[in-house]
Amino acid sequence: MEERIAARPEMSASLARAVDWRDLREWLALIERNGLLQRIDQPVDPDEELAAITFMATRREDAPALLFENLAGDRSGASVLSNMLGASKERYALAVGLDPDLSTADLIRETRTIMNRRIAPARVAKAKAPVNEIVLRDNEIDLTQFPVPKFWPGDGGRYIGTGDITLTAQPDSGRLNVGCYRQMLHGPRRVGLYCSPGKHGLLDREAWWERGEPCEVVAAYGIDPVLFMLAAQVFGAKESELDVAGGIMGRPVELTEAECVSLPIPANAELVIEGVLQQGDVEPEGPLGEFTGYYGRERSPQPVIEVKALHYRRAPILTAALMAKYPSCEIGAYYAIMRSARILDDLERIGVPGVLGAYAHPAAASGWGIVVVSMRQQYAGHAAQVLALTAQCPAAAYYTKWIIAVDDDVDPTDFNDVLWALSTRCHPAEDIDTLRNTWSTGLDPSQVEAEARPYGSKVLINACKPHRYLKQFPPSTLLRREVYERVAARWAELGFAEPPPKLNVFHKD
Ligand SMILES: Cc1cc2nc3c(=O)[nH]c(=O)nc-3n(C[C@H](O)[C@H](O)[C@H](O)COP(=O)(O)O)c2cc1C
Ligand SMILES: [Mn+2]
Repeated sequence: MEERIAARPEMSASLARAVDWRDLREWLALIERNGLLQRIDQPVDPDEELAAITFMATRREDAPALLFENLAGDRSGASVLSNMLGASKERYALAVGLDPDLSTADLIRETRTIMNRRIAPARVAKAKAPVNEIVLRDNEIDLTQFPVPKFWPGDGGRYIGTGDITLTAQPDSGRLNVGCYRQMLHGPRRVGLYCSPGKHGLLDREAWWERGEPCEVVAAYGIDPVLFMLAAQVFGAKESELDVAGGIMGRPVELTEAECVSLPIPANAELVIEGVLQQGDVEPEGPLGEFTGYYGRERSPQPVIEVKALHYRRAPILTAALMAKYPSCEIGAYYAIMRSARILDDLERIGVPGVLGAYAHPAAASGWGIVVVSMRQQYAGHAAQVLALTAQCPAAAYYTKWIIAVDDDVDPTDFNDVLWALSTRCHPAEDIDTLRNTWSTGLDPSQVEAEARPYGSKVLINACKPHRYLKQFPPSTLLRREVYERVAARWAELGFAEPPPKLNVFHKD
């Protein structure tokens, strides 16, 4: 076992090349070849039925992405893609150019490499941009012609933006931000935009309004999986998610000039709107069933995008992200992998020794609730240090309630292993500490009073063997390496169809 966080791997040949898809359509063809896409050509109502089918299909972790091709009330020829990534680590891998057969721990390691590369976007000519197949302006635009889903019975309306990306610019630096913020359809050219406090889209908007100017917005409702995933990751206020997306893909994101606003638009998107947010122009927005499995905030007045231009490809594919409890939530495997990669980056930057792996389990409210960190204990107090640093490192601090440290023989991505450690190495009266008044969100319903909700709490659980008694701690029952290897070599001959399990820890005499 390594003594330090497994170092970021050098860029291997397979990682150095660009992803082998160019847009959402090519990526869908790729996942279809891999048996990970299901087309639904039966008539489906976007009003609750599309979400019901998605929820029911995704009660299984291995549910395919769902492409709804025949939607009631559609006047545009559009289809809707749901469960684009969801609980599938295979679809995540195929989106970022990694091997879909890699284990979760390997995907986290490889993700650290590709998520630390930066490639700036490239400009393509308007005439060459597929999103410009159809371009409409002002009162030619009618967004109600598209099959816009209403997800949950208690939702406040139809949401055109869930699987979206939203671009804004910082007025002083010009930095382009990409966020994923929910967008409710109010009318043919009116789209509500909800950004929660502190989000870059909201800070950009406030900065424009402070100057007395409207805030320009570009939003795409049919977008490739990498831009969608990056839109939901938190990067520094000065960093552009577009550069990170380019780095992950190994090629620049292609942008083209807009019609009415000074922001660029993603050239290969399926459908893009351009518009402005005027200070004081608000309409009642929400609620929406959230990733927590509950309805989020109450209905409240929120700014509205006044749509000035619409661009789309013929028969556009709209991306819709169902928010629900795992494994039905769109924020699933990809989010757990990316968040875990960033937690390991943070811990490496801090310089704490002995950390080997981390995993933000997707079933814990989309990777927000629980972080397991594995480590090799090297000194008294080491586990307590790793727990405290993990709990409050930037990538893990938001929301996370349960931080669990396990030894190097426990795989943090395997919850059975983690439960074993919790049940055999943790002595609750000794090994649990609580942090109070920590960073959280009003979307966590565990505190009933809404005003108290933003303040969270965290439990640090030491599920490592007690450091004081490491020498006396009973040995685990492990196979002898020679016997394992002998049996593994005969595995098929013994009649087993699947490959033998990989074991990393063996008996020591
Ligand atoms: C499907 C989905 C829906 C989201 N909805 C919202 C939302 O309505 N409002 C919000 O502030 N953040 C929402 N988020 C989270 C943000 O995308 C995330 O915090 C991201 O970091 C925002 O970008 P920023 O850091 O550049 O502000 C959503 C994320 C996903 C994946
Ligand atoms: Mn940002």
